[in-house]
Amino acid sequence: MRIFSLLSLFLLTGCNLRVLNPKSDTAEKITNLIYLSFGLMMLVFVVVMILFVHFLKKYKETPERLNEIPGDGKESKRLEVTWTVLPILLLAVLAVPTVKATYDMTSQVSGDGGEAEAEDAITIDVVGRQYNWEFTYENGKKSVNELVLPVNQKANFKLTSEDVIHSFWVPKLSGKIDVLPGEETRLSFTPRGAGVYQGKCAEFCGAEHTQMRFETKVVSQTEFQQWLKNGVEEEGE
Ligand SMILES: [Cu+2]
Repeated sequence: MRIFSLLSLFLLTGCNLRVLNPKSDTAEKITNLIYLSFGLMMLVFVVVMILFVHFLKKYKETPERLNEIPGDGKESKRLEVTWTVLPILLLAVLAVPTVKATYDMTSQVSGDGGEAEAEDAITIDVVGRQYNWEFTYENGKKSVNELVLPVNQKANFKLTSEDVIHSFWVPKLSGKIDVLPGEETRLSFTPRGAGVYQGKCAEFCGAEHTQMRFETKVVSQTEFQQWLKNGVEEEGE
């Protein structure tokens, strides 16, 4: 059952399945992780099915074998080592890129070597509350439920909540990140294509949780600069 739903997931990528249509570096990594875990799962599935059919045939009850008792395999060291080591290897293959991608997703510019990127990246403060999202840019520009980002430029988000736990999620651009009251969480990604991407709160947070949506507009650098200046001229330098 699970196999078939996953299989249909892949066959339907031409439809609007958003997670498998990445539009940022981070989303691409996540998509690759989905393919990797699906591939590993299929590998296990195929091997198990082959063994299943093999053993069905091998131990089929026949009149000659009626009183035969097959060995329980307890003495086979080779078998025991195989079914201990193999899952460990499979999990390691899955775990290493997953942990790396998770750290990449939340890591922002800091420490050595990050200087060049620090100048390049934009930082946006995000406040989640029942039931909207407020975005504050470095020049003081604020917007509600509308996130505007320049294409091909790294965006660093610093997120916090004013009330309960929310979760910030733009499926085509990034994974989810918890938005917690009294604490700051971080998220980074670089949008790779202009367009409008739906974002939403991915943590049930109250009666109007489903209305806690926002739009992410990824625009050209020029458009972004224009939008950024709009409405803050009086305070700006
Ligand atoms: Cu919420």
